Amino acid sequence: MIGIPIVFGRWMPKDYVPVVFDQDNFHQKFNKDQDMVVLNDKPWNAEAQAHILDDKVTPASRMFVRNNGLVPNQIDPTKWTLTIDGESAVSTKSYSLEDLKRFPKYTYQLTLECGGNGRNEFDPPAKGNQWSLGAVSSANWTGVRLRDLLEDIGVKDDAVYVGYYGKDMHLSGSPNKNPISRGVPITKAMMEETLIAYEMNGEDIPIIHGYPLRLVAGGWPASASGKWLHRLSIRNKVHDGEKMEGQSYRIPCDPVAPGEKVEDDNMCIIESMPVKSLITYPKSGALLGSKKSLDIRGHAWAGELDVKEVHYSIDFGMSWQKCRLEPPANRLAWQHWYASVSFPEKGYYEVWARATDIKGNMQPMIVPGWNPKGYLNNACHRIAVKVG
Ligand SMILES: Nc1nc2c(c(=O)[nH]1)N[C@H]1C(S)=C(S)[C@@H](COP(=O)(O)O)O[C@H]1N2
Ligand SMILES: [Mo]
Repeated sequence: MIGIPIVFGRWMPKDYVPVVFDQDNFHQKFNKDQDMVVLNDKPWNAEAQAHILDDKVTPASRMFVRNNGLVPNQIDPTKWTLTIDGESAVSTKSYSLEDLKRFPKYTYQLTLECGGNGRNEFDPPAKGNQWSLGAVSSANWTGVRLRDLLEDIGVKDDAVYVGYYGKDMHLSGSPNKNPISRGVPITKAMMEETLIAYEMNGEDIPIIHGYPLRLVAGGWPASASGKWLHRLSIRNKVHDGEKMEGQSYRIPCDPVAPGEKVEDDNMCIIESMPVKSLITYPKSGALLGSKKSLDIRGHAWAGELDVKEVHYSIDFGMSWQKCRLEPPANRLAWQHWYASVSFPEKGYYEVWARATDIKGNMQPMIVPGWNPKGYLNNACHRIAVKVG
């Protein structure tokens, strides 16, 4: 069944399932790159490493997975519907996937970063998945503009928010509870690039990323982009679904000291993500041999803003050199940067990268503002390089 002999098969325990057939093997089950790191298996959470995010457009195999509940099974796309309702909806309608595909079709490259990316560096530590730096992706998403659907339904003047509902199941198994139900303010919902997507990188959306339908709101914490979408609600107040309230996906409205307790009333919803960058080549720990020059590259992004410049340093931040920076494929897509580095002599070096957005906001060298849930760590990425 494996296609080649199992060499020591005679020692294999009876009824043993060879690992290649292990149905719980994340990488095989979801076609993920072997270098994806699993942080949790119930629910599935897995991140990329910097060096596998080198592609300008992130392939599905290298896209991080953040689930709050259980992946829905038995999805029948012919029966799938999207219902739009809510206090501020002029009418209520249900659309089949075929109906949605009759609306004008748009494709944008959209950067999605989990609000908790970088959480593992906060001290005192924050509970939750200990993301390092791989909870970010920038794929091509294709679908209908949310705006076109909202115009089809009719939006009342008092509309404030659009909340999403997905078909994933709560960890408790209760059909009456949603693992997560967030959304975006009406202004973000009306933005050109905010999509109800039915394709990713030119194919059906992979199951684990929201097949067959997903809200995609680039530049915002990826928690705003609801997977397995089957209902949207046009609300006359800030949506009050699961993980919208309390401390989830919120940061203190004003900075606090590390470890400080913050009242729910003083926590504000995260909107556009802060400026950040990655060095995707080389992989940290690169050995250069006798060569004293090296081409480095990576990506930079800044939520809803463009990145103005990226610099690198090889002397622990004493001096900075400008990198070449490409424009984004479209608004809300990350930007590719590259540089040619010369090292003066043999030895151990660190390459640090630092992006600045068009408003002049710059990545910090050290972990920024501590917050109770460990969100928005946009500190500079650093890699080790050995010359000679
Ligand atoms: N229905 C549903 N949508 C969801 C989630 C979820 O658990 N269920 N997780 C959210 C969070 S917190 C993140 S960071 C992104 C992750 O998207 P990805 O797994 O496709 O990378 O999906 C968001 N949308
Ligand atoms: Mo997230």
